[in-house]
Amino acid sequence: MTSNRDLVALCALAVLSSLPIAAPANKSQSLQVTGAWSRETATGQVVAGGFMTLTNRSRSDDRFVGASSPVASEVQLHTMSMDGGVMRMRRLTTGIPVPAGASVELRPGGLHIMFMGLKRQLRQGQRFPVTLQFERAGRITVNVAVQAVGSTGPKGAGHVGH
Ligand SMILES: [Cu+2]
Repeated sequence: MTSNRDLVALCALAVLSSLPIAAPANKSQSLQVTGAWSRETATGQVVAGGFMTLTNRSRSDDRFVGASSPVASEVQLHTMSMDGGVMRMRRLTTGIPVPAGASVELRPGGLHIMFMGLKRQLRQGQRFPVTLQFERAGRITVNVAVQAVGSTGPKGAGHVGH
């Protein structure tokens, strides 16, 4: 027979044993990665852009320093800017600052990640993982939603094509 005292002890044990599991999650919640998306690629296409919003909810500045994904041989950090009337893409080798309390948007025509050496075609409706590396928050893995070729923003964000 199980006494009342035994039940209380079991309950306390369950609560206590759950604590070490819950604790590590808090660290990565200080930096949130939302709305990650990419575009469907054509057969033979070897590069694709990746877009998302990085939100730093902590009181410390952070920096997005690198990324990797099983779909690409390399993932680079890029920016696009106008240079004498021409859109130019540039690799950012020192990362992208994510200041304390700020959001940084990676979007077409601006900051983005670039999947180099795609190992397979990206098809609309699929999801694939990408792991982002931050100086303070560490590694964060999110799923990238593959959208239609002409997409200009994450699904449901109300963006209209140019
Ligand atoms: Cu690029």
